Amino acid sequence: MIKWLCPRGPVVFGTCTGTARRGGNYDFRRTAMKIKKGKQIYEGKAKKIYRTADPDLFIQHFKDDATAFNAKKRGTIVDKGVMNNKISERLFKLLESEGVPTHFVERTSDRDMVVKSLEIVPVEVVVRNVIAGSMSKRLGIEEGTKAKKPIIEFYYKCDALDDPLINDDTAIALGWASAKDIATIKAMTRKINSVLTKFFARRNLLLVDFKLEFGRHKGQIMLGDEICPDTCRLWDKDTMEKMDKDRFRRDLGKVEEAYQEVCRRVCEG
Ligand code: AIR
Repeated sequence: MIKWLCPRGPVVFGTCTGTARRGGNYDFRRTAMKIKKGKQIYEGKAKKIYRTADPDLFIQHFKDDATAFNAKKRGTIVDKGVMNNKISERLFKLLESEGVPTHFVERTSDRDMVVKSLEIVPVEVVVRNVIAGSMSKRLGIEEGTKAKKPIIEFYYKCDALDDPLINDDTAIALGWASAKDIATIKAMTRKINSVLTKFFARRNLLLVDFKLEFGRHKGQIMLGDEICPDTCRLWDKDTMEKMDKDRFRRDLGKVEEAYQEVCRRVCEG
């Protein structure tokens, strides 16, 4: 029964008590070096989440494992975890500086970052500036067609059902998020798209589309998960060459090279 495969309601990754400052970065200077991995509470396709001694903080660990088409295709991208950790750090810091609350606290090693404990909203939010991937397929629109305005889509985060497309009403009606949460998530998503589109453009990258995940920390909605070439489509603005996980999904070759180049442009540029 689907109910068993996809228990309704949020996936709880942790409890929400403690001393994080609202809207700002956690004051990690007091704690950063002391933070140790506790019990692993989640293993996803590309990351693991560990508890720490502080119920407010988790450690997010980035793996090299790559999957596509809901794990029907599997592989490894050498040092992907290291690059995605660095890229996500850079982008979370950028978003925080632009007033977007995120779960990011501090990158503590090549593959680990400390994040605030989130109760994940089981909805994947996809933004599309240019039509590609599943929308291109679903609607028969040529990849590369520019959307007249950014499109925000919602998918139910449920591997057993292949993350089906839903809408905001579905998420509210089934109790996955309140109407207020959805309004907050949409406003944050628009802001994130505008900040990231400009940031990537300055690095000669076209932000085609991307996926976001949100969660609650002490009742506040904030951006979670990661932002990297696994979760974004990025095309070189001059050559329109794909610089993201589509190289792996579609067997285009030079996968590591593309991640390295994005990492260089994002972290050094
Ligand atoms: N995405 C969606 N689910 C997982 C991920 N990573 C991202 C893709 C792409 C965007 O969401 O990486 O950037 C849209 O994906 P699709 O498959 O719906 O076209």
